[in-house]
Amino acid sequence: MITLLDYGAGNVRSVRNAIRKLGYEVQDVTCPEDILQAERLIFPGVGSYGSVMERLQQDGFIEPLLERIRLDKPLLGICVALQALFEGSEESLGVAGLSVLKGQIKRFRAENLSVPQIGWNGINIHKESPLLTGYNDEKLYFVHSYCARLDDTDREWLLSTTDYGEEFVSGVQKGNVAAFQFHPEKSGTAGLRILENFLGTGNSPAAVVSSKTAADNHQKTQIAKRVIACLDVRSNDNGDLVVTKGDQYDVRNEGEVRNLGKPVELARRYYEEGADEITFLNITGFRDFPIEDQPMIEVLERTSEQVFVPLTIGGGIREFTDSNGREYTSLDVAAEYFRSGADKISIGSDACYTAEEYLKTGKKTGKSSIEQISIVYGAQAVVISVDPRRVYVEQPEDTSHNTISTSVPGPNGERYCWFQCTVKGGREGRDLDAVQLASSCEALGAGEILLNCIDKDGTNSGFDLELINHVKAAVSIPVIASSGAGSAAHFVEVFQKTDAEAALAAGIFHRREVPIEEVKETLAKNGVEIR
Ligand code: 1PR
Repeated sequence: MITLLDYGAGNVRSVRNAIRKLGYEVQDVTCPEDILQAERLIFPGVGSYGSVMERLQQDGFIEPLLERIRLDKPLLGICVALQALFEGSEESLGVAGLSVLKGQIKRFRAENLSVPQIGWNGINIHKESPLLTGYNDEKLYFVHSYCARLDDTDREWLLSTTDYGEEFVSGVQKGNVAAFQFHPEKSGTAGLRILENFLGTGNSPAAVVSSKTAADNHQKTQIAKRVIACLDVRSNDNGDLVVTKGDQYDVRNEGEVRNLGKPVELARRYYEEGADEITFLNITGFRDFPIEDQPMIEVLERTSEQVFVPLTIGGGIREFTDSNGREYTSLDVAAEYFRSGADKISIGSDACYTAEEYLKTGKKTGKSSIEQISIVYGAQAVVISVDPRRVYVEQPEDTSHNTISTSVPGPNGERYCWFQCTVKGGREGRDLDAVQLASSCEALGAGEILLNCIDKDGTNSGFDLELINHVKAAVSIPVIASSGAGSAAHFVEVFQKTDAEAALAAGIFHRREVPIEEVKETLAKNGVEIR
């Protein structure tokens, strides 16, 4: 029996699912005494530093946690929980941490690297630990903007470090108390093994320990470029939820919605084939109401029981009033998605309306879906899905929008274009360009951009490199290149010719034209860092 400290801040479901997958039962902490009495306690870190500490304080959990640590009873902290062991954080100034370790958590100083760090990175091990039994140098999944500095960290506690612009502390351990900055529950089989070491037999002094320690052979770890499989999901005309795929957003073939498979089965297949992340887009979410859309919630729940890499879900995140007059905020919708197993949510149409308002007034209201969700769940949990299409002009002066000089001339030989944002699945163009949208959303607290391209979607002709470079240059958060992948070589091209952190594809994976494994092998052969 494993005890989970769920303080209601986010996706604790993934940790719960991972523990169950490993054959253990989970019980929740319901009162402060449970913290002391638990045989093994997992403390997942979800949300901002301030909100974690505030919840611990409110629930009276701080003293029992400190007592548990003093008594050296088994405890595993994840992500912000590692940070909470320190004295405080730049993320939430003035909020006291648990102060088990001295030092402050600081924001990444990563020059030329996007913050948050989102993705798969390695660890350098500084001491032997039964928790790392069987760990074989695999990459693990990180998602954070703040980190513990090596210089500040008590060497007695130092277990592992990772490099991202600087060397930071990715694991601490003393006796039976340990914490990791990465998410073992989202790090595929390598992460599950580490979790199992904590849960079960691995955590005994007699265990065989990974022999590779960094002290003798420090090599900088490198974040991998991510390969993401995307599932566009909607109901077909019989009411069944199917994975579909359009050509330039038209998902019908001879009037019928194309059916490329069942969402949960496909997601599981992609996980097993090595996808670094899975994205579901509920493509009719703009007109349906996702909280009432139980099949989609069920898809998410069932997928998160079987897939141990990050899951993003988008579609329909906005305010809504149901037929009984009950009002829901976008935070309510997002919360339902997080509870059902999402690690990140993606906002499409509503992000356009928010950006338009922000550009008009120059003011942050704190009320937009982006701001609300980002404050509660952290910037890294908020992805903006951009659905742009090219609008050609003779010369930049012909529009007030951000233009590029393009090597793909327009229908009348135009050499310039801008990228018009659309809403409602590409059905409606707005007076907003992709750079305006991406940079406004970053300012409002979004953590990542999913950059689709209607012109390229479903064409198999390669990513729109010009669009990607154009948007990437305007933001400092990670960008996922999407739309147009037709071969493994297209992934090599997008990573060699742009600074996108991840590349997403749908059609080639659904139709089994190019296996994910082949994409990864081709990337590796071409010197692109992969998981
Ligand atoms: O506006 O917040 O409700 O979100 C709706 C979401 O649904 C948006 O993220 C929007 O991108 C998506 N969406 C809406 N309609 C469609 C459609 O196809 N008719 N799909 C749609 C967007 C684009 C990609 C696709 C890549 C890769 N799909 O996700 O998977 O283009 O495709 P490829 O590799 O086959 O070229 P809201």
